[in-house]
Amino acid sequence: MTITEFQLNLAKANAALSNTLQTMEEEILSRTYWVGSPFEFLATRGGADDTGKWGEMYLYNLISALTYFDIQWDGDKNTSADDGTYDLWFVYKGKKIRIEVKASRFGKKESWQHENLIRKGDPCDKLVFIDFQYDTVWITIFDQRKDLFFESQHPIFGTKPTLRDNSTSKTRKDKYKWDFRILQQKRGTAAGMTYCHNVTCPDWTSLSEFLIDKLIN
Ligand SMILES: [Ca+2]
Repeated sequence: MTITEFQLNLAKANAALSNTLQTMEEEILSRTYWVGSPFEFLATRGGADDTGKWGEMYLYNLISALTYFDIQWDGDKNTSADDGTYDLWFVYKGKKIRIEVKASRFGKKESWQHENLIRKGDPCDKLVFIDFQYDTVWITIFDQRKDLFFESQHPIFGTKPTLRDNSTSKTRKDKYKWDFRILQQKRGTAAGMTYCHNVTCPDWTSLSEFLIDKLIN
């Protein structure tokens, strides 16, 4: 090994070592981020399934308390509905409104990684993102037919869902991934599609108005 090679190796070792420190710093910071949050337990101890179930329960309770809709939630039982893919439903003016909930926690890369979206067929009427942060829940309500765009960037959110092509399975051919960052939450809020719910200082009246308006229009 020449002196130059040796120096190069040292430089590589140095870079690798400072990378490990940076990785650890990110990991520790993401763990300490939740200390004292109302969501601390869910965020630090819960898995993706827990978050999903919590999101359904959370929206169910909000709709029960803040609207006049007779909201239904089948919990774990509704796994084989033959009229779509949804978690909650109610009847409005004789029509069944099916709601699919996607809950996610603020995490890696300062984003909310949503579960797969389904494009084909008629899976649901309303798609709701329940995205929680330290003491905030961002609630975004889409009309599946009017507000979702798969071919072009969304006029409000500025990004588009991407087809998951890492699977050969037939059932996964129609699954799209659409993650949000703070920018999307802010754009959605400005356009009235997202509601920023402050958990420690809630405004129940405006949340109630938002839910009623977005779930029936
Ligand atoms: Ca769901």
